[in-house]
Amino acid sequence: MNKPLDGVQLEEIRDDFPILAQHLHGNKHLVYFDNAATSQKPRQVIDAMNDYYRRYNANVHRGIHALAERATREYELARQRIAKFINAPTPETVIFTRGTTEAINLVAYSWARTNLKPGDEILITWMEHHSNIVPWYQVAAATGAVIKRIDLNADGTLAVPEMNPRTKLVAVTQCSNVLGTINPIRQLADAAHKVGALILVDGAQGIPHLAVDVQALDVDFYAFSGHKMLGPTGSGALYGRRQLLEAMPPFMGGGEMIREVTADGFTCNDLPYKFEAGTPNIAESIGLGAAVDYLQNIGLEKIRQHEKQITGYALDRLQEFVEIKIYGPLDVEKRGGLVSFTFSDIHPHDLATFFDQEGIAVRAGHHCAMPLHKKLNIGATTRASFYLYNTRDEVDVFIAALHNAKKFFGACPTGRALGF
Ligand code: 7TS
Repeated sequence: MNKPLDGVQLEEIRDDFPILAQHLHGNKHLVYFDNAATSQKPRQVIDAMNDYYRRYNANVHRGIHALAERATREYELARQRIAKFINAPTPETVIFTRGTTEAINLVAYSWARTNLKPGDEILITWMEHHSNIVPWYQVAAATGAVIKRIDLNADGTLAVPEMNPRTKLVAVTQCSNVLGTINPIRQLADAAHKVGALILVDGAQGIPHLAVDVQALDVDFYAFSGHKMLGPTGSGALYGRRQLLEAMPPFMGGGEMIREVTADGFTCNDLPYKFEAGTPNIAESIGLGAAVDYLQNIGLEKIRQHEKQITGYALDRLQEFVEIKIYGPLDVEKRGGLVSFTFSDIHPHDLATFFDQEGIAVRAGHHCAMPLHKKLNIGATTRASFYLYNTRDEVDVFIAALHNAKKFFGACPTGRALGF
């Protein structure tokens, strides 16, 4: 069960992703190494969404006609699949959102603004994405709460601290989108709960690659995006502990989230609808349900083993270049399937443009983690991020491109050749 994908399986998987078969810039075979930004979608997900629009497009929880009933059924089935996937105790504890950003903002508005007071501490880390920083800055400005950060060890892992009774919320990513570090969520949850704090996990880079069990992790909130786990953009969810969600006021007002509206007020609907105001992203949520099915059919353990192989191989090959500095832990047990690096003084944007001309998609920049880059004293990195359909051969293509880049930029040491 814990074996990586074999060659036949990998070929079958790649066949499910029509986008991967294409050539770019004339004859360059696409190598898609930008999975941390968004993953590609298998035909099963595309078909599920098409099917909804072609056969049973209707609003959910409203009509009593056949199409509306089918749309509602499929939408709720997707919720059930997701709940099972993360081992949420019940489907009502899974709230559909447009993604991680909206899920974190939901907690920031509905829980943090009503529960925090001046001097309370929100503990984050140096490796957070802006979507797990800015909402807390906004909460701090509105409530007087204070932001504190957990330190990084030299290898880019977290130094799990003793927490103090002022800590009310620990908001931490499961896996860094820059360092690749996989954080010890259960340990952090235990440390938070010991002082009576809650823990919110940003699962954007975790759930696509790691088997997630919100009960075993003992987390209070878990936020994630569908589009990084083979699902559509505009899909995602927030898991929350039932008692917390029940006590929280709604995030947005409108249709669906109410039980009754009178001339002077309203009462709230039950979970999860209290937090799903307005017509939701129906096709997207159904697509996410299909993505979950797809991942489950292959098995997260298998996907993780495959990614460990690809990432380990990429780390080994990257270390052939003395000019390259890799960020984050080198041990694949502590790292997810991505590698960020700098290549002497070549600007990451120049390098990414060079890669693009070779048909290789990577991301360059601060990856929406500016405080981390500042702490590391760098402006930007180049990031290659892998997923279940990537191959060792693609890593070889990537490394060959790096050799070519070295020759090309060697002639132009400022790294400005491509106009950045
Ligand atoms: N948290 C982490 C750790 C992320 O990597 C991202 C997106 C988000 C939150 C936000 O997710 P969204 O779906 O709500 O936008 N990260 C990236 C990235 O690394 N490159 O593009 C998007």
